[in-house]
Amino acid sequence: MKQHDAMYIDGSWRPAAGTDTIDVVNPADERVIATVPAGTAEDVDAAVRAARAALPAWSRTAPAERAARLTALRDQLAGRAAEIAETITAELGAPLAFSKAVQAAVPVAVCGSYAELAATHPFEEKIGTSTVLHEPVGVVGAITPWNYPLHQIVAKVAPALAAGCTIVLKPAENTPLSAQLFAECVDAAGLPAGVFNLVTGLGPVAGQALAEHPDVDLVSFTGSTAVGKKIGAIAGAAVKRCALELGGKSANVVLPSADLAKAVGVGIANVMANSGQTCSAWTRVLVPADRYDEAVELAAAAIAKYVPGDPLDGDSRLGPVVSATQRDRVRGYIERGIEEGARLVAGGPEAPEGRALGYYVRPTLFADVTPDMTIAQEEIFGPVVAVLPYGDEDEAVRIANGTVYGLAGAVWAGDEDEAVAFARRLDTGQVDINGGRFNPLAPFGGYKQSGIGRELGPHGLSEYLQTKSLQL
Ligand code: TXE
Repeated sequence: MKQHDAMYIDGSWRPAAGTDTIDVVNPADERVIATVPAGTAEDVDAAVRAARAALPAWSRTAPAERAARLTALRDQLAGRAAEIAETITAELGAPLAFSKAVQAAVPVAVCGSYAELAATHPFEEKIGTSTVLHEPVGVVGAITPWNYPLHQIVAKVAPALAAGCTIVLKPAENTPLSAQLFAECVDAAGLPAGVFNLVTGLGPVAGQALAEHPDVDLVSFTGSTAVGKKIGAIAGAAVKRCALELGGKSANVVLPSADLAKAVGVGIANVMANSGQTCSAWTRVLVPADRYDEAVELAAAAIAKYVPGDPLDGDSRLGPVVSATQRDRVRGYIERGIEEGARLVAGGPEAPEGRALGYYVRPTLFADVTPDMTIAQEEIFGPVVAVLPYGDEDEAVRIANGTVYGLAGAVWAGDEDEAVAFARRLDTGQVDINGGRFNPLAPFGGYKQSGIGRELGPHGLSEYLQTKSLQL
């Protein structure tokens, strides 16, 4: 696999300060496909200094110029989509068709949306007699996860660029190759040196150094709630801005009037995509108690269609999970579900047949799940679905809202207004009504411990702006 033995700092690829490296492993066959530098606090410091030096000029560029650079970046991402998809499949294990249709394509749409917003956003407004300026926050430290590696990067870097901020990115250690491709795209898009910088490295080393760096004005983090709490504490102690996009345990609520087969089938597909490694995945299916057995049968039939397979095989819809750690974590949750008395309808903790090599997990379905069970409370981040019954709508609301998370969810009903009325009662940042439609401009982010702040569209742009009032 193509790789750089270097960091992208101040507009060029330069060697890391230290000699430590990170092996990138293909989760489908456990082979090392690349080795990248493991950055240290010294590399982070060099990158932050470059970002600081580039800030005055970049923050004063005309919005139209920022829009032009974002359009060029969008075109680079679109032009290299096939290579990006292959790279993401190799480092993450997502089926190639999914990498093309989602992993590589969504960032193009998001980057394009910020090219437009950079040109049209009201960076200046009148409120009564005052002029209110929306100015860039400054130097952004972006720390991203591996599950949608390029999307997570673009969802931070594109609005930061549109706002006039400069950036240091520390991508996930499992998926640095797509981040290096992104840096190549930035370079080719003609962004001035130092505006975007890339430091590959481990979370507790490079990630923590970035979050703690006194010259970083805003930390934007996506990842686990456990690490998000640490980042929030660091930012709080330094009174610096932070945006956190964390875990979820979203409910797929099927109301009695809904098309049960469709709601369950689409729900299973939603979790199986990306092997369940999606923070917004609808991992808890809530169905009316009097149709419980029928719902479990439908879910079992839907999940049977997902056979773990080689991500490069065109027919494969379910690849491995990203790493041995993640595989063991997911299998641990499946064992916990069995121990706590849930009924295993499909799957289980063993390796799938014929898949001893690679980090594969059986697509797993649990029935007779009660809301207090670990598998109904904690984020599993694997191809595991729990079906829970509810008596009436109030109980459905209580179960849906009964976790520490509140990131996403779905509501299905015969009538859209009925579904919307129910969605208003959910403590969560996004609800798909009768299946929903992806909108790259709609804000995405969490209630409760799913995070602070929003990504995408104008709300995502606002995260990277601070407000000045001119009292006239
Ligand atoms: O996440 P981490 P992991 C959830 C999901 C998954 C679990 C663990 O439930 O099973 O998290 O995944 C960097 N200071 N999500 O271990 O550790 C790290 O290098 C600064 C949900 O991969 O949170 C990487 O770049 N940075 C999720 C990023 O944080 C640190 C996506 C995420 O890694 C750090 C991924 C530290 N001390 C996992 N420690 C979502 N919300 O989409 C780690 N990092």
